[in-house]
Amino acid sequence: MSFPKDFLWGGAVAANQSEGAYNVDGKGLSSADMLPAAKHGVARTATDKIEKDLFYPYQEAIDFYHHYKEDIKLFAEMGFKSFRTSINWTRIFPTGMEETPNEAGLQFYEDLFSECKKYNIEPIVTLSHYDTPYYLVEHYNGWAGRELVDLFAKYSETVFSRYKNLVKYWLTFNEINCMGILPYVAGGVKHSNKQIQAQAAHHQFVASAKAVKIGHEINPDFQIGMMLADLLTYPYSCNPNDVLESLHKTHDYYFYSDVQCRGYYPSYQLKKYEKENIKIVMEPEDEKILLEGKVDFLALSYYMSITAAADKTVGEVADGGNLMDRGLKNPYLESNDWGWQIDPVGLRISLNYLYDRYQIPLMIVENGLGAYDKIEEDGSIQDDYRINYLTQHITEMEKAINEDGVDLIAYTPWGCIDIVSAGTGEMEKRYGFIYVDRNNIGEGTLKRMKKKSFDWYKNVIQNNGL
Ligand code: P53
Repeated sequence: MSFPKDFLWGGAVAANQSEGAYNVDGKGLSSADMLPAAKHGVARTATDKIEKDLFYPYQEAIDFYHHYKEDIKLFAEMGFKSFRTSINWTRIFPTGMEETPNEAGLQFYEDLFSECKKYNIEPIVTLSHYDTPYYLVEHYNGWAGRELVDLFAKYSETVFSRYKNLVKYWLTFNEINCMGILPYVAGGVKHSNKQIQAQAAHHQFVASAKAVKIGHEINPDFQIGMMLADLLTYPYSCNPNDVLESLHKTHDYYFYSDVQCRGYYPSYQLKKYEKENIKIVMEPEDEKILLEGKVDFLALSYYMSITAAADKTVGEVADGGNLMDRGLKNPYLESNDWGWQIDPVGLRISLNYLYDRYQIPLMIVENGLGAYDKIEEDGSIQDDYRINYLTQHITEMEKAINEDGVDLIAYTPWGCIDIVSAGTGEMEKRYGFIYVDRNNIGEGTLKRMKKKSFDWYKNVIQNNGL
């Protein structure tokens, strides 16, 4: 009943949702900087230029750029063994096109990763987490353009070389399967249809595989993984038509992990493209690159499960929670305030499915409960709902490891310090063990405060999950 000795307990954020400082030290504009705030039920849509009258929450975010020392100190106090964040491509190559990198950007991440190492915190670094240089959005329609493959290879090589003694664990693209759901967010693809999305995904596959190869040459000890948004999809009922529908919905996201873990396109996806008359333009060397650039491990985000029904009139339609079709409401589950259906057992199921399918180590690099927190009169924040959510998920992880034999090596709950929500742009959809004083319209002192879950998580780590 325990976790592996070297289990990487930690927490996770992303550059665009935390750093702010969007226009300092030579940073270029990224796709994320162009996303105004929205809210539950209102999707975020990028503007073509920065509009004076709109609020862009990522531009300042929680100013992690200037607070990282204080924040990492708090992570260390909780006993973090790992910390997941991403590098913002536009700090390194402001437009993506430059020949030489921006030294101030490189130095920032060197300082950040060194600060982690000071406390024996292992950085887990995503190369592309929902931000693409805006110049590339404008000139190539983001990842729809083949040009991005080599620009990304140049960027990857630059950061791999610079941090080869500081970072061991890398992820190429965050939630790569979200290309099919949120093409602008996942790939800077502004003008989109199914054909374009498929081509953009192909470019990311090739770019990721190239990065894996380059990374292994620079440091053979690098572990380079893919990152999948786990959208566990149950059949709404045991009606075989519902089961088939859920298989198809599952293929929609396993397609991405199949390519990246196996090194080739799965047959079901090739048939689907054929049927939909989608044609992927491939360079002659692409198949070889995909095969040679298989990932070392699979990282996933897991928040909820969804259902699939062949006939949607038989139940209550689930709240889309801003992001996608969630099928019908699962009568056995409760939801958070944004309609996400909470399902700890589903995490164990997903870990089994993924480990059975690929037989490579797994990391859970996002999990957690987005919730409204309240500061009590005595200044405390009693987030028992979050403790409860995380306890249930950790309990299922332990079973996946010890009862099912899953090789799970890390757990980095999402937004370990409160950050801006990706789905809505709200600050008040909070995940953290650490509260940040800032509201949905950007007011607040940015002061950090420990929530009740802070000491709870510290205790979890201290006792290695017991
Ligand atoms: P927010 C879809 C399904 C599950 C998670 O989301 C998803 C998505 C696509 O956005 O995104 C991940 O902030 C993403 C993070 C994000 C986190 O989930 O909307 O990797 O950037 O913040 C939580 O509550």
